[in-house]
Parts: sequence; structure tokens; C-alpha cells
Amino acid sequence: PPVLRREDYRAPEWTVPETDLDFALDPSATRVRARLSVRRSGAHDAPLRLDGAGQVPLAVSVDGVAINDWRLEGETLVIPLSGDAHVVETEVEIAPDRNTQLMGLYASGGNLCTQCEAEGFRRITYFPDRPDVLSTYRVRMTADAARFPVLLANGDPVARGENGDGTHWAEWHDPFPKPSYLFALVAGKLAVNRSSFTTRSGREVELGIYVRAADLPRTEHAMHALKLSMAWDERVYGREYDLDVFNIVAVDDFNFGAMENKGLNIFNSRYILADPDTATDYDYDAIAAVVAHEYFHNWSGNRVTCRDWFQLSLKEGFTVYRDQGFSADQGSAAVKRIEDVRGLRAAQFPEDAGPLAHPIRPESYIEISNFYTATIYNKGAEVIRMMATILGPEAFRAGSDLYFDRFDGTAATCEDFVACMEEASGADLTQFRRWYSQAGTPRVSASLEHHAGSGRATLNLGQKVPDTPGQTGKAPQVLPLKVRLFGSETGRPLSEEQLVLLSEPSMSVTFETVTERPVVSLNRGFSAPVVIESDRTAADLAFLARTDDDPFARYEAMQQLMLDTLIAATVEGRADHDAVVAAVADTLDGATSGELDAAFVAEAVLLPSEAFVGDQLALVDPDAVFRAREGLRRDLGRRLEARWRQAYDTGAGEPYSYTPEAKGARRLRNVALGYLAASGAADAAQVAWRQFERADNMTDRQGALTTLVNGVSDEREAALDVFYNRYADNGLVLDKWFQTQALSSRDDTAALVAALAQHPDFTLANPNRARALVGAFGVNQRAFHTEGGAGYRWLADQLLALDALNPQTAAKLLPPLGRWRRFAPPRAALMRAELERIAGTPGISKDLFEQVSKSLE
Ligand code: LEU
Repeated sequence: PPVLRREDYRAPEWTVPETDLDFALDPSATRVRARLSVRRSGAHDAPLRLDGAGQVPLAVSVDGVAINDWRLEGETLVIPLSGDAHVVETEVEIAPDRNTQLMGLYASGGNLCTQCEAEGFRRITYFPDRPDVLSTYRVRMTADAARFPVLLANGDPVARGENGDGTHWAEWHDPFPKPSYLFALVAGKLAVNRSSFTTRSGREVELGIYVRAADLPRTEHAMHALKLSMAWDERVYGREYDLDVFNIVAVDDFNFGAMENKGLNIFNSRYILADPDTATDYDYDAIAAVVAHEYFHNWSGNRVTCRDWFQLSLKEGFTVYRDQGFSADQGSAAVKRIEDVRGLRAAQFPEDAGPLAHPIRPESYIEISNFYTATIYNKGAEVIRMMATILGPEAFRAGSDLYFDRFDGTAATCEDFVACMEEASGADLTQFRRWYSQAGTPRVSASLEHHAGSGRATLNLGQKVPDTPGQTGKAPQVLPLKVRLFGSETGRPLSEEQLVLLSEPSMSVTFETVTERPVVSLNRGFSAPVVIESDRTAADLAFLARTDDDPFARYEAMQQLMLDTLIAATVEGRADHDAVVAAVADTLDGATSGELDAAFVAEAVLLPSEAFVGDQLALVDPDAVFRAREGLRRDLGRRLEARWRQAYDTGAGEPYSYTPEAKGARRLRNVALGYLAASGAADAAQVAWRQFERADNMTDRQGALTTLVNGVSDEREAALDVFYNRYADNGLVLDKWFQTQALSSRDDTAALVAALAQHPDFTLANPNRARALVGAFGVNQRAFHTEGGAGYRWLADQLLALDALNPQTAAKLLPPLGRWRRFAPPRAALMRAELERIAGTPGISKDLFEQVSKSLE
């Protein structure tokens, strides 16, 4: 398959100012007639080229006259045109009910819906399917009135009517020019939760969330989050909504989280539906974040879109940064930052260190859907955050205003965004731009020298950007590091917090009047997405974990202490747990005394994941990492048993409410339950079972189930049964049932997962279900790497089966196998063999091919 390169970008030869689409909807045979007004752009005599995929033209006409001098080049429809402006019409027939890729127009739960980003629109009709061709759309849909009573498209509704033959029609018009990837339609039997929002300039917007009738009671939280998002974007970014309606539709079969189609967002139902009985606190938070994310795209993505797909982070990185800010404002900003950094380390750091590493603005790709990655989204958001940190809030806001103002209605580039930030602030971001072109997580070394006599302290910093595939010998980047010194004797701050811009390979920062031995708090708030290697001792880290005034830095010190301990235990078998036990005890006491909030404490006392510990090692030994981590967990559980019981009892019996305090208490309780079980306490299974039975919310029920599923007990079997039967008709909760088992830490998890793939409720056709079992298993380090390679073989089998149905989803689940270089010989060879088997299978998709071939290189 061909490789596309960023440097090859050319402006479109033809534009399409207006698009009229007429759909005769039918699940097995939908007719699509498209009427495009096209204009030649620039001086050239090239024919019109329209992208297509999977269909054939049934009719082509130009200016109302049928023609037959069109031709197909591959799947591209080539139409010779003599003048500079024409009306081109095409007709095709497509079969939504056979569309298992879930790209283009497809069927889900008896309804019809679309997904076009990135290149799904070409599966609906012939069109220049690229983000820099912006068009205004008029859409007419005709469908059986009984089967598809609701007909929705982008923009505002214009008219609707009955045809008298059992069918009805509706027409929608979107006045905002948009690229084809933002096109959407939905037809189905759906109930709606309606509400409204008045924008600050007085526009009345009708809001609608469309779901299956039975799910209507589960839409309140999403509706609330939508209104909060609309108000937040007005307040924080000065962005107002621009149409009279804003609709959201939830569907069960969806490749991604959700999609920001203009005025008609389509969501994976897991990011809409929630009530206390079926959704965890984590789900509630994720729903609010995704609703906000898609809503925010109306400006960062729709009003200003991307020139080409190499610029994807322009809209995704910025929009993630915006949704992170929104979520931070809804509760504890520190806890939100901790969660985001944990996510970055779990998904993005390994990507940046592996065969699929790419800059946030890639230079080439085979299949763009493989680039909806943690790097584009989450590292992209970190890059925006660093600009905001360097420029300060006012200049950043001025840059954002300038960007929206200048590029409204156009397709822009990452460079345009950075240039606006420079222009509005006067800052020079020349070197900063390397964040857009260089892949890899920078490593920062830090050491602190103190001369008691002169009262001077010197912080020596160095940076190195590691080699990644296709990129070696990289130049230094601009790393904004927030630092502050604390006195190790008094605990007092010895300096203000200061922002150090590390832009050279090395530099020193001097502090005066340092009157006692200092300890440095570094990269506070995770101001730069880097790895820090410092000479701080276990005692220094324990000190910071206790005294730092930046909650993130406090968490970070604790994590580093735990990490150092776990690495020593893994590599040298040295189980010296004292420092960690003391630090965790201190932190738990902070919760008891009310000095620290429960949500923060729950995060701070959690051990780094097995995968993250593995990432620090030259070669990962999954069993040794597991043993070391379980050993520390058991010790923490035993030595602090009384404290865990106390934490567990705090807030027990309170009826459910969704407030930050109640969420924090639940989180800490469930973490405490996990440690209690790890301690081997004789009553742990009963305590968990009691919680499972009495829970009035999913957070506690699933928390108890998770603890039980990791062990061996009668309660485990009972809880799995009860849970399954209680939720047998709720797909989203069944996903949890599968996922909890796939993530479990039992010796026989790999075998259990293979058996679950035979369960009647398991299907690869639903992406959520596939991810719940196959995706979760791939990130369960110990289970996936079970000796002998059965896990690798099983994953490869699943990927090949899934690829035949849904290449995008299959390709996304490959990376765990691609990490073979990180493992010692027997495992590495077994993993490689499975990659080769996939690569050698005839007919695999280009999605999977790209991932597998890059992983083998
Ligand atoms: N643009 C979507 C998002 O909000 C992703 C798309 C591929 C469905 O992340």
C-alpha cells in the first residue's frame, strides 16, 4: 500500500462550494444521489477526481446531462470537465447492513448512522474526501416511517413530510461550510431527552440526546455535562454555539469514543449512558469529558478544521487540552492532573518508546486511522499545555482568540496555531516547534549541589531526546520545568516556584540564601511531559511526599519512591519496603486528619502499574515485576492493616451521591479493600462480598467484584454469577464483566480469557466487547506474557478474525505484540513469530499491515 507524506501536500484542484445529497434509506440497499457544484481552483486542466470506496457509479451527469466519458482509476472516479464551474451528479447504491467496518453508513441496533472521520465519507458517495474541501450541505432523507421515525442530519431542520406510501422524508441544511469528515446522518427508532441552552448573546439552542427508549433515564448526566460545557467554553475561551439545534445520538457499535459532526454528534453509547446502578464514577467522569470534548470541537475542529490529516493534532491535541481544563474545573484539578499523567504514562510513553513512535505531527502514514493515537491526542495536549505555561494565561487566551478569528471557516495547520501564539504573545517559539517534529519522550537528568558556607545551591539539568524509528541524533527541545526548593530540616520552602526553560543539552540554575540542605521539587504539575532522572534519595522523596505544597509533586515523589523500590525488588530481589510503608502510612494519616482529601490519597497510595515498572527496565521480566509488586502490596496490606480498615470504614454506609467528596470516599474505600485483600486477611473475601451485595452503586459493586475476581474463593464465583444475571441485558455492563476478568491477576487468567472468548455473549463484531476482552488482555502484562506464548497466539488469532470484520479496531489492538524487543529471547521470538504470521496472512487490511510491518522493522 502507498505511503502518504506530509511534504507532498497540494491544494485541491477543484473545490465544492455546495453539496446536495438525497438518500433513499434502506438497510440493505440505500440509494445516494449527490449533486456537487464544483469549481476549478487555479490554472490547470486536470479532471475532477472524486474518492470512492466499495461502490460503483450507477449514473454520472454533468450540468444535467448524463455522460459516459468518466473512468475509474482504482476506486477514484475521474470526470473530465471543460469549464471552470459545473454541476456534477452521481448515484450509487450501498448496503449499510453489511458494513462491518463501521465506517461510512452502517446499521447499529436496527438504526442507521454514519461515521466519516477520517475517510468514511467516500464509502457513502463520490467526493473529494479530504479535510481542506469545505462545502455547505443540504441533505434529504427518505425512509420507511415506521422503521425510521427519526431522521437527523447536520445543521438545522428545514422541512419534513409524509409520502403517503408508508415512507416519510426530512430535509436538513447546514449553513457552515464543512469538510466531508464532519458529515452525519441518523435514521431510526429513537427516544429523545430534550432541553435547551441560551447562549450569552441570547441564542436559544434546542438540545437533544437520542437513545433507545429504554435508555432515556440514563441520559441526564450527559445532558448536564453538555450544558456545563457550553457555558464553560463561553467563559474560558469566549466560544459560543452557532446553530439553533445541537443533537447527540448514542449508538452501541462504534469504533471510537465519539464524533463531533457539525450539530449532530454521534457517540459510542458508553460515553452517554449512565445511572448509579450501571455506571462507575470513572464512567461518569469520562462521559462528561467526552461530551465536553466533542462539544468543544465545534470551534477547535469544525469552525476551524485541519488542512490535511498530518495536522490531526491541531484539533485533537488542542481539544483534549480544552476538555482537560473543563474536567479540572469540575472537581479536584490535582486529581485530574494525576489521572491524565497516569494515562499518558500508560499509553503514550510506551508508544513513544516503541516501533510505532511518531511525532505529534507525523511525516508519513499508510492508513490515517492508525494515527488516532495517544501521541496525537495526549502528547498533543501536553504540547499545547506547555505553550500555555510558557506564555501565561492571558497571552495564551489572546493567541487562541487570534487563531479562531483568523482561521474561522478555513482549514488550518499546526504551524498556523503556533504562529498565532507567537504573534499574540511576542514570544519566539522557533525551537519549541521541535515538539511537533521530533518523536520520543525527552529524558531530563537533575542533580542538586549545595554549599552550606555560601548558601548557594546549583541545580544541574541535562536533557536527551531518545532515538526513535527513522529519527536519530535529535536536537534539544524546550522543556518548561517548574521547580522549587524545600529545606529538608524545617520543611520550609527555600525559593519561590520558578519556571526553568531547559532548551540546551545542559544548564545550571543557581539559588541564593539556601540556608539548610535543600531538596528539589521538580517538574511540578508535570509541566513538561518528560522522564526525570534525579539524584534524590529515598529520604528526599519521602520528605517531598509529606511536605511539598504542590499536590501533583507530592504524588509524584510518592510514585518515584514506589518505583525505585519496585525496580530494586525486581532486579535485585531486594524487598526493602520500609520507606514506602512509612510514606503510605503518613499519607493515610493525612486523610484521617482531614489534611488531605480522600480522592488525592486514593491516587497517592496506588502503586505504579506492572506495565509502568516494566517500562523502566532494560528488558521486562513480567513475572519478576508481578512478584515484586505483589510482595510490596502484601506488605503494605499487612503492615498497615489497621489503617486500611479505618480508611475502609470511613464513609461506609453513606447513601450514594455524585459529589467530589462522595466520589473520593468511594475511591479510597475501594483502594483500601484492594490492600486488605492483598494482605491475605482471612475476612477479605467476606468484606468484599458484603460490599458487593449491599452496594447501591456500580463503583462499589464493580470495586468489590474486581477484588474478588483477582482471588480464589466461593464468593468470587457467586459474584460473577450474580453480576452476570443482574445485567444480562445491558451490554455496557457486560463489557465490565468481561473486562474485569481479562484484567485479573490470577495465575490462570490467560486460560480464563481464552474460555471467555467462547462465551455466547462474546462477539468481535461489537468494538466495545472486543476491546473489553481482547484489548484488556493485551495490557494485562503478566497474563498476556504467560510462559509458552499461548497469549500471543490467542491475540494474533483474534486480531486476524477481527481484521476481516473491522480493520480499524483490529489494528488498534496490535501494539502489545509489537513490543517484542522489550522482552528476553523466548518471549521476543514467540511474539515476533506471531507478528510474522499476521504479516504473512493473505488479504489483511492496510490498517493491520501498517502496524504489523512497522512492528517488525
Ligand atoms: N474526532 C473524534 C474525536 O473526538 C475521533 C474520530 C475518529 C471519531 O476524538
